[in-house]
Amino acid sequence: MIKACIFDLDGVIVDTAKYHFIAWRRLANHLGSDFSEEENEKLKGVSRMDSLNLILEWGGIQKTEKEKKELAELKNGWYREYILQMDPSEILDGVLPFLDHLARIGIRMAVGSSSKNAGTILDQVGLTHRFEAIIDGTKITRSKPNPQVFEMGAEAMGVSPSECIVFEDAEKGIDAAIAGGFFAVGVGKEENLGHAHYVIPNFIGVAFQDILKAIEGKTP
Ligand code: B16
Ligand code: MG
Repeated sequence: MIKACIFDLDGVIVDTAKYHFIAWRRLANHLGSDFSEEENEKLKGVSRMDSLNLILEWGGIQKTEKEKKELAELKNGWYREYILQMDPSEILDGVLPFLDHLARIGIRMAVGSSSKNAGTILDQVGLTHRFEAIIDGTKITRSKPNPQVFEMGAEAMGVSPSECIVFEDAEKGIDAAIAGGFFAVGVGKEENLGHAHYVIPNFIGVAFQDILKAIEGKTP
């Protein structure tokens, strides 16, 4: 029996993934390097420091811990310039009707994001009040694919993982949900989200009943 849904933020509720990509590329270029859109997939759902370490590794660049901290802050400053311009028009299509429907039928809702900027983004797009719990990068000690972020969300709502569906756009997020014993619904391209119990391209016209039907009989 599904009692709750936990939503990833970047790439599920809003497309901040594009701002992360622009800001990280700007940092890579600043360091005389670059990375592809394919490599960018590997940054989705990953913490800020882990993302930076991957970008430095791809560019064969060595930095001290102090320099890494400064570079992460530089990227975050650029990223925040974008997110501080966001407004409710940036909520991805189909998300609001889906949240409205869940609220009407009494499904509990939380956000489970690796981002330390999740609070700012939710405020900018006016969605903070919609979620019973917001577990983000400021609250967790282990990044996806560790299930901690979703476990804390379920705990805050007083439900068990097997009673929850996690919506995720990143492979690492799907792996985190499965590792924690949740149902995992991928949002995006099937090829990136193969481990999920079910995949939807986006929320446009998606009926919650269809998702329940698709996961019926599957083990979380
Ligand atoms: P920040 P999510 C993740 O958010 C992003 O997908 C990932 O690209 C980013 O590096 C991470 O948040 C940390 O973000 O630098 O804002 O703390 O997809 O888990 O909502
Ligand atoms: Mg995401």
